[in-house]
Amino acid sequence: MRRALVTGITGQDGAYLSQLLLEKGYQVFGLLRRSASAEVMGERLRWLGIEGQVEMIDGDLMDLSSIIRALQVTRPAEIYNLGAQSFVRTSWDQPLLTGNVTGLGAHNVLEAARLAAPEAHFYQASSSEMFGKIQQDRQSERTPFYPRSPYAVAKLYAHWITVNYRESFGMHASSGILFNHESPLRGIEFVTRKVTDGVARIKLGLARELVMGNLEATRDWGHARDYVRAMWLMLQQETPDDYVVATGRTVSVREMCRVAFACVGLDYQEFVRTDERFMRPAEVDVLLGDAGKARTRLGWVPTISFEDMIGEMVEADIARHRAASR
Ligand code: NDP
Ligand code: GDR
Repeated sequence: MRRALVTGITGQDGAYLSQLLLEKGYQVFGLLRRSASAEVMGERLRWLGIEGQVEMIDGDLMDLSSIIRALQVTRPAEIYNLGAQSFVRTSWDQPLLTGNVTGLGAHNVLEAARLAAPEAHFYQASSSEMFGKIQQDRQSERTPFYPRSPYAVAKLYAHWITVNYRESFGMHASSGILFNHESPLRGIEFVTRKVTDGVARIKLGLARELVMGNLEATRDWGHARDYVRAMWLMLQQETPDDYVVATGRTVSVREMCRVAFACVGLDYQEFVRTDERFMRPAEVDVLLGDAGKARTRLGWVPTISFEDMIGEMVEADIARHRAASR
């Protein structure tokens, strides 16, 4: 049985990736950091009906020894480093923690792999946030980086140390530069989920308005289920490499609000207002990816449309609130 170790197992991508790997017959291990709130740890895996099928190993990205131990115990053929402080806004409030977890944490996993599992194929969760300030109409693997947040700076460190370990030690280390991807399992603080949850609350009479930040930013939004497939494909290649993963369509936050409210027959303009409190010290205004290389080399194409994804998220949030009120 092929074995995989996934960091960030309790997050959105950790859940969908685990599901994919289990479907493919892998034995899946997750690196789990201790929490006093035990009941929330497996929430997303439970949602997908796979919580009992993933084996958890205690560890933290900031503790090199725990990662070495996890690798010694699990002896994985594939390592997916998805763990991070991943919320961009928080990275201004906790910049050093973000640097430690999101940047040095990735380095810890690579170093642990070099010492304890040098033959394993390694995936680093890089991000379109690394492109930051717009420099080209469409961002590809050849676009220069210009990070605009402590999070993006940390991701850039993680990205380059992945490239460096590949080139220095010949490790099979690949980096997926993934654009925003969402799902009903997206954290509630991210903008799509905040909006679909807000729509559900307003529709059910639990809230009257939705207070937002910058409505003019645009993002290239795909579905997490499609994007974890790209991660897996990267690790099946003979040679490691870096790949942009995106849909090639960009949509503003404003338009996303319009689509989400329209799902329940409402006009967003009657409910959405903006507040400085949700604006960022430095913004990434536009992201639009060119995933030509992933299409040609990996045979990867997205299958779920933006509208279908938002519809699925609104429906799931309505169902959640209905279940909670029963
Ligand atoms: P989430 O925020 O949903 O999940 C983050 C995961 O990291 C959680 O499992 C969290 O565990 C874990 N984690 C945080 N700190 C530590 C730590 N110190 N030690 C071990 N684990 C830790 O992120 P997503 O699933 O959305 O994203 C997965 C990865 O992909 C992240 O690295 C993110 O930065 C990156 N990415 C995401 C994109 C997206 O659009 N979703 C796009 C591009 C990149 P806990 O539950 O304990 O907090
Ligand atoms: P992002 O995602 O920063 O792109 O990072 P997020 O959903 O937080 O923001 C997207 C855009 O929406 C604007 N926005 C708001 N954002 C939030 N969260 N809340 C609001 O009320 C709001 N109003 C407007 C933001 O300013 C921004 O322009 C995500 C994360 O998953 C990262 O980990 C990942 O690397 C990148 O996507 C690619």
